[in-house]
Amino acid sequence: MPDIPAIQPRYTRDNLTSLQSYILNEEQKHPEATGEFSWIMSAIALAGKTIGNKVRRARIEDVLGAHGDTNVHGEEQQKLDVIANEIIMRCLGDRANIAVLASEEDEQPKVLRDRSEGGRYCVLFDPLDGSSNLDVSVGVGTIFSILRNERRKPRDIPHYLQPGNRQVAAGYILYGSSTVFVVTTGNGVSMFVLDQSIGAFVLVEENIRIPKAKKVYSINEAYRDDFPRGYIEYLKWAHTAGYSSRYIGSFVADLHRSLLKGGVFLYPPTRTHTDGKLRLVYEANPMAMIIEQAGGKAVSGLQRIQDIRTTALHQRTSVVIGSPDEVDAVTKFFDAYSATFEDAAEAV
Ligand code: P6P
Repeated sequence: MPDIPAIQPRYTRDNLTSLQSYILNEEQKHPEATGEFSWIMSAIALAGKTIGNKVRRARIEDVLGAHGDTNVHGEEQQKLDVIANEIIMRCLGDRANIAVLASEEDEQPKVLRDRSEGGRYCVLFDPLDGSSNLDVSVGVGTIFSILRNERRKPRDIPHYLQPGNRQVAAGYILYGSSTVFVVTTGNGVSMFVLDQSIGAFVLVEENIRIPKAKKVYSINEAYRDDFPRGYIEYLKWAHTAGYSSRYIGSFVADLHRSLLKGGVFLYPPTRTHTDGKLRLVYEANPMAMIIEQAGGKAVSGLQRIQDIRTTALHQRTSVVIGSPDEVDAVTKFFDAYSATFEDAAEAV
């Protein structure tokens, strides 16, 4: 019988680096940083631990299922959507350097303080993306995007509506078989896993690089006949080019698999969501920053997601995001076929 390797936590082999110490190390690379950033990240980490605990205990604490209300998008809110939103607000609300908290669950952002009162950052988030999967224990996640609280031009546009290329940090927390915290501050992508035995997110991988190519596409093919022609032609080609399909229906879980294993995630425009379903500022932009920082690509079909002009907190976009060669394989079809509904005739 071969010896079974002794199971040892990573930190008996590698240094034990917590999320907090990692962020502080990163900040020391930026002389202008003042430690405020790690203050925000520690609040997000605390929220992640708390939400993760609620998600794991949801059936025991009987907080699964619908909340009985709809959110700003007219979608049925799950009880845990509301709970997760409350947790994040309470963890971030006391950080004195936060100017604005903007959530998928709230129609309007919470303006806490302006620059003159120390409000230096805007934090935008989807507290629990994919929550409709909770009842069947599928991975769900929190997505966050951090912007500086900077005046924009034209001056009447709120500070929290900046294009994704202005993000100073972005990340997600995946509540799956483990609780995984993936983050970038603009110098590569790092991954932490919550070690329940010590209650800390510990570093497990730095500078993650997405595989350049992988013949896996992730899309809800049930809507195929509703997609603009370019996507339909891509799928026809992929069906003959040896691709396999993986679709969880939870953006954070599908993107996490694409980041680690490669592939391309697509949510095209459809007849019901002619601009795409996913929200730009607190879903597509943060994920686009993560994937690009890992060497991938993130486009709306027509342009780089992080260059899209933001005009509304809950505006939507289509997404083609993942391995660079796989995103290119999709957009190649947009040379000859449409990536959007060109006229009302195509959409209902
Ligand atoms: P569909 C979850 O509701 C979500 O916002 C994303 O997490 C996910 O990628 C997408 O919607 C799934 O949408 O239309 O395939 O159910």
